[in-house]
Amino acid sequence: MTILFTRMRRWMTAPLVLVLTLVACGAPEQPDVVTAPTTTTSTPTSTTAAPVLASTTTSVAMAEVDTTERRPEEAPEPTVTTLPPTTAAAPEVVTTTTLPPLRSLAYREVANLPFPIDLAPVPGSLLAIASKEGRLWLYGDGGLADEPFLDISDRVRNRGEQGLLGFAFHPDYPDSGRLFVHYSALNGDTVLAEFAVAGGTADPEGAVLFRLAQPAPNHNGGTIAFGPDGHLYLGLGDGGGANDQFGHGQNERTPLGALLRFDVSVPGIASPADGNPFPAPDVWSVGLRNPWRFVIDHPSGLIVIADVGQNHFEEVSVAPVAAAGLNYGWPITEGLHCFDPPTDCDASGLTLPVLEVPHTDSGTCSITGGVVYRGEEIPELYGHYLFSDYCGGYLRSFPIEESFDEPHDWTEQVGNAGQVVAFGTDHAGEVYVLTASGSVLRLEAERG
Ligand SMILES: [Ca+2]
Repeated sequence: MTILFTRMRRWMTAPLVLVLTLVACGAPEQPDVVTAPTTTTSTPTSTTAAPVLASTTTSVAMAEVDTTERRPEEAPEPTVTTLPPTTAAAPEVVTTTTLPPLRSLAYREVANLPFPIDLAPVPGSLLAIASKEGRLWLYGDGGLADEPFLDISDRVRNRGEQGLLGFAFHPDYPDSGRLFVHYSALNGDTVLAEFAVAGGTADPEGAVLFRLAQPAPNHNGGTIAFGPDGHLYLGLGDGGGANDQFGHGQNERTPLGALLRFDVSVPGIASPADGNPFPAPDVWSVGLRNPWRFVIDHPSGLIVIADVGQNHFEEVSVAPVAAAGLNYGWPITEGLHCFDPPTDCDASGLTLPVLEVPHTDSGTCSITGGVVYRGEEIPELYGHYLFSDYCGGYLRSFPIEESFDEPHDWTEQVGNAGQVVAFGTDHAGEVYVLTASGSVLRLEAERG
């Protein structure tokens, strides 16, 4: 636990140094350690096309990453944690709140509904929680509303990885009432649609902005989110099946296996954003297998993509969201390992993950990407990316703007949440974990 505090003290000034240690598997009992060239950037405030964070210019041997000998560094217990002022006190008075020591993190179930899959604050005071079956619910002090805020279950195919998969409010939502939803149509097509909100409910009529045939029912991505550039990002998987059987991962002419970037400044239209670098006009980054969940962290300008792996490795990549044309590697790589070809793959120019999680670790099967903690109740987590796994059910975190050895595992404190499918944040940046069994769990701190 103490490692978190040490990192927090330096997170603001630490350069982004990500070192990928790749261990050749030719002699796994006494592996040669290959350290990829380190790319150092200034703190990511620039909006220029930033360099690839985690790249290697060398061929990656079929690698085996040794996680057995890594231990968090020791650091002294913090004595004082100071929160910024949180209330509008008399302006001359500077108020700081000293929190008692963190005793434990804990989950508190605040709602339960069928397959909650996305959660975000409604500008104002309420939360919106999406159910995979195709409904969006408002949540407030009195719990869930009696009637859905939006119901499009009549046009959503809710089966396996298909369903209502994500939503986002336009940055100008309080004025525009524009709501965006990503879902699977009844025939399995990927649909990005826009709905107009007025008088406390969304008009279910909607406008389809983008529609794409899916060659298989799986790997449809999920998250949609606005970037600091005001554009709308959508991650799509490789079309499904297995082993990138359709060859989309490295194909720059298809929106599949890619991060898409739309200009939605005109209501009812999603057009390719200016500066998109690939032949497929909507595409911003390629090389993704199934980016079920990504998050754009506006304070840092970083995008954190949790890409679901094939048979052996889950992965998390961190990059400046403003960096055009990144290639996240699939199917050349799965995590930090060669996939196709299985050995001696050419990983030059690829943005490799900052973290891979092998399926041999704690029941891992399919990573559930989370959020970056920017709240005030748990400053010990500030700047940390939280994530879980659909089978592993754990809660782990790492600081996204620093190098780190291993994620911190909070599962002993919070308990295993089961089939975690998504994370969300509220107005204050506090974190919620959503599970397939219906739980909406608020992450809280127990102190003193
Ligand atoms: Ca990758």
